[in-house]
Amino acid sequence: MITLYGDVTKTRANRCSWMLKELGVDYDNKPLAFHPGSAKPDDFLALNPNGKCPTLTDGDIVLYESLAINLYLARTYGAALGPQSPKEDALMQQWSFWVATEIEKPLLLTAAVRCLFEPHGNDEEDQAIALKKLSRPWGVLDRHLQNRSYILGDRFTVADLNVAAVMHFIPIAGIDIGAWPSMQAWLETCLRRAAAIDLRSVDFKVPHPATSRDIFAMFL
Ligand SMILES: N[C@@H](CCC(=O)N[C@@H](CS)C(=O)NCC(=O)O)C(=O)O
Repeated sequence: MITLYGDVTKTRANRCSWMLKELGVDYDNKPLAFHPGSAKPDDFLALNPNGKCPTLTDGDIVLYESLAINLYLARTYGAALGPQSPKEDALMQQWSFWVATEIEKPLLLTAAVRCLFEPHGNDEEDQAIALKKLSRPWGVLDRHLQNRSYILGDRFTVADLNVAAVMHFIPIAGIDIGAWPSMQAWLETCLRRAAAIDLRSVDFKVPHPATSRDIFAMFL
């Protein structure tokens, strides 16, 4: 039996619940959610010494890192969502590392300022920096999708799921990506999938940090 630790409305466990729902695999969910840096129960730390969600167990396998969990699930249970060849496997990893390293932090920063903190901040300068950082990788993805429906070609795979899951804050935060129309159409298609239900809204509100420097300290 698979157990997914992490509240799917408040944490990155929503990335893995999307994958598990796509696969139709049965799982148990423990809806944990921790404030950054708060004390964690010892039994949870024994599974994930980082003290973060998501964490997933499958028999004696214990995994953390949302995108790595999804790559494991794709390889193990994935059928069409998973790799059909070593080349596909490599590309699925490439795009998962790409979104984690090129997109996640500046996008989270923008989403934080626009919709995650209460009251919402409106620091134009921070947003301009973050959006400038995002424009190069978004251009890369947009050009990649100009002549294919999905990242690996003509079928939806874990590469699309991992990239779109990280980018789900774009519609929630009302970020205009009209300059990248192929990427925009692809993201809408991915997030409209029935199994992506946990990624269409966010229930994560934290008090607004004192300064924009505190926001950078938290996310960058
Ligand atoms: N890179 C990790 C990040 C995990 C993460 O930061 N999870 C947050 C919730 S979305 C957490 O559990 N934070 C608790 C803490 O920082 O103490 C992943 O993708 O799984």
